[in-house]
Amino acid sequence: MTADARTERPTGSAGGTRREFVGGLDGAGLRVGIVVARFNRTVTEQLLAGACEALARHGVADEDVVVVHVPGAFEVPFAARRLAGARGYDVLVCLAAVIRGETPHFDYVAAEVTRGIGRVIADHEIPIAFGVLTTDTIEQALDRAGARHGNKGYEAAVTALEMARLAQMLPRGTSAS
Ligand code: INI
Repeated sequence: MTADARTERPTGSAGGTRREFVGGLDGAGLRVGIVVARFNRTVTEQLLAGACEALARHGVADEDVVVVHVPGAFEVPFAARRLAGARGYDVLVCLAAVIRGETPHFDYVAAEVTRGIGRVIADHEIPIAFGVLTTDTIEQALDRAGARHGNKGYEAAVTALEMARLAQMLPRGTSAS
């Protein structure tokens, strides 16, 4: 488990230092909201399992995790916005699998979930980890949900922890001066 790090790094110029911040991965005490889409559930159930495993391994208590299920990726930003507005969470994790079909629907859904989550981050200044797969085939998605290419749900949850800790280190109004 990586600890928060604030360092002053010598730059080489006379007496110069620069400050660096890295969020640690200690999940103890962090409150995490997960939004997961049911569409392509064989994939998203694995993403959710991976995310929950990552949180538990890093010390997040089960009581500090809330999971919200929505029908599809398109509905993810709405639920994320509600959780962000509730102000009870340090960080959110969004999980979905958008898989290209025969129609342009994929492009609309993929674009909207991405844009919508980005807007929640900007509007609420809450970190949100983006565990939304966009793939051409179900096999590619399954490969990224615990098969050949790791589990993007697990990775998203670890990202969430780092960003939650970083957010605590960089409160609003932090300046570089
Ligand atoms: N939702 C997904 O989560 N993944 C998909 O691949 C997908 N495709 O391709 O259609 C999808 N569509 C449903 C969409 O998210 C909404 O639930 C639906 O349009 C109702 O609003």
